[in-house]
Amino acid sequence: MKLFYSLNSPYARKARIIIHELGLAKHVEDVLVSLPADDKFRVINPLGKIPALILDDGSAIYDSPVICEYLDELGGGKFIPRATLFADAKGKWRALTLQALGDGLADAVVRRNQEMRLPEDRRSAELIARQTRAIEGSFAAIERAVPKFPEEPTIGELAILSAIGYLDLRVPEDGWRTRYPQLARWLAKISERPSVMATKPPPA
Ligand SMILES: N[C@@H](CCC(=O)N[C@@H](CS)C(=O)NCC(=O)O)C(=O)O
Repeated sequence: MKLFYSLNSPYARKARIIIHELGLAKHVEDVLVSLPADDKFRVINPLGKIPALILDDGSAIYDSPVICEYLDELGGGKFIPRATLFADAKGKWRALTLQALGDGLADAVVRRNQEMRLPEDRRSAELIARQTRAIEGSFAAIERAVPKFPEEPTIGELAILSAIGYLDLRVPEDGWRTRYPQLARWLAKISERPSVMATKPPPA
């Protein structure tokens, strides 16, 4: 199969960590895509977004939660736990909801950055404020959740570390580590995992 990705994409990073952790690299050919995507890539994913995965029979899978579920199942099912009651803080629904929070945080960082790159007179202050509120709200919720993070990460924790790695790349001056110290300690520890080190985005 082929994984279409970029080195910076927080969404692709989840899939790349799973490939690394589950020993799937020998089955996956990496294909770097530069954005905006060309017409050839849009045949694979009409949305023009990475990551996308093409299976050996030619079927295309996107977007990242679907790709991650496919790869996890293929590799023995380590990152998406079995369904249990949400409140027990271990199971599938907690992991998937945390993944939605991490991916949503990445969405808000991407959207705010796009807006910040516009000339000042074309920027929407309202849009920037809305994305900033989503980013700060996500960080506060993640900080509260950290004490219950399992020792071995699920897809939820992979999404969180990927989103924050992307924020660190794009907004290194953010200073979130002083506002969210438990999260900072957790991220430093999980960043020592070989799969997390191997997928770190290169400096901007
Ligand atoms: N929900 C999608 C988001 C993917 C996404 O937005 N990827 C970005 C790169 S980080 C992209 O391809 N952007 C190109 C575009 O929007 O045209 C997923 O989880 O896969």
